[in-house]
Amino acid sequence: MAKTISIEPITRIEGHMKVETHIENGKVSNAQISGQMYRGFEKFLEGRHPVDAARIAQRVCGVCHEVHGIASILALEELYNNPSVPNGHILRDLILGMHLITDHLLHFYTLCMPDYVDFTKILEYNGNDTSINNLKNWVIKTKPQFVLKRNSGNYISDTNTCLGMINNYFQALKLRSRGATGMALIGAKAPFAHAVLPGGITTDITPATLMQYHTVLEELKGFVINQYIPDVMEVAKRYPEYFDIGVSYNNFYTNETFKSLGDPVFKGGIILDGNDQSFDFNHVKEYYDTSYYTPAGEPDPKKDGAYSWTKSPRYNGEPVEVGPLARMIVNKDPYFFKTMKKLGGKVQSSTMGRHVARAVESRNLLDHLYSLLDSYKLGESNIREVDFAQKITGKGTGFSIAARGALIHQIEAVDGKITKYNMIVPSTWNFGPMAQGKMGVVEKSLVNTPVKYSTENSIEVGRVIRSYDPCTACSIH
Ligand code: NFE
Repeated sequence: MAKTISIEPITRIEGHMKVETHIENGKVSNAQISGQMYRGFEKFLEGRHPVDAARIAQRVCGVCHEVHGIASILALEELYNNPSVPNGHILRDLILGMHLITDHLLHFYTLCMPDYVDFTKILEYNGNDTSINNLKNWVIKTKPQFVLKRNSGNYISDTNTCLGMINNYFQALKLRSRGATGMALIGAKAPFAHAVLPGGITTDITPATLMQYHTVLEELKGFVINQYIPDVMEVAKRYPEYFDIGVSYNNFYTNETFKSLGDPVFKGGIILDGNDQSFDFNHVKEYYDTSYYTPAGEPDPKKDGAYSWTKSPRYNGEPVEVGPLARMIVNKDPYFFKTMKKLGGKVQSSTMGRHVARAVESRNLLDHLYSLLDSYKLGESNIREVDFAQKITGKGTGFSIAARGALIHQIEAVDGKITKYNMIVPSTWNFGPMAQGKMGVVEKSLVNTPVKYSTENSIEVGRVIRSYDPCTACSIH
């Protein structure tokens, strides 16, 4: 029997998103995803001093603020024709890398794990482990809804596995906080790094700064290697069907990033219909077919046929998936391919592939962050300063990445004032609605998702959507 499931808001994501799925014969046959509000960052940047963009754009998001700062700075460096000094690049990459790893921890443990692990198992614990007993007492006392109120579903039920993962869930929160400390050492504060400027970074870096960052890195490494990667592998082994659920178009795109030491850690590129291509920005266009905007891009909340405030970026008119999985596939990362083979998963767009890609990416980035620390040159300048009093006229584009995928910021200025600002954001690529007759990336990946456990609040639909780590705050910016 056909049925419609409407979930609004989707919880355990950033921002306000609605998803409507049509179910036929126990599977999703159609889906619409909508970003539910307008924010207008690009509009209210107009008329401001260009350097304000790197401060204000970070406020797009409480999760991925520093990535917007860095992409904006790259655009400003082109505008002012003032590329960063080598130390500035290294320091910004130290911020970006630590952000990506701790963001992946937040995603897997805080946002996704309640879809897989039966948290109520903690109430069955009768052992002597102090930290688990503390958690158990906390649950009994505060009765948190995310522990006690469960959607129907096929959760991991064996008590020991659940207890280990629940313990790691809380450890991951502490590490996210430690990661913020590491990023603040370099960016001057977290959230919202204020030290990033065109030409580099203003922070004074001392041996003590590097040692403190190193200490955080060691803590992160211990957790990623000993807890995060094994936990992702455990979930992947228990839910192999999710290597074939949540499959989108198999078009992937990433920007080149982490190139301060020469060869980039991530090459840029795009795969369309299975063919590798070099990325050409001229082929990128944002469509408004079913978004609440006029053809000129002005907000139009009453537009007929529109259902989302998210725009629809397309490459050559095609929807393209971005994110850690895209980075692994475009880069043909050997460790990722080996891991997928070991797990028996096809290398393609999939729910579980996205989780595995984040775990592998975290491992790869840890190694790179140690190399960056080694390459930083104490005593050399961290910045080549710009004269901000000049009345700059020109354009700049910053190509970078965020945890959720490829990120682009574009600026145009006349006589020292911003005349146009545009952001093309990962969650906009993934969560944009129907355009040019094709469903958005995540809409497409919901089609064929089996709905077995509940027709009220499908756990399967939630698993597919959360595997992209959605940020509606960013997507509607
Ligand atoms: Ni608001 Fe973000 C990331 C950016 S969204 S979380 O990562 O840019 O896609």
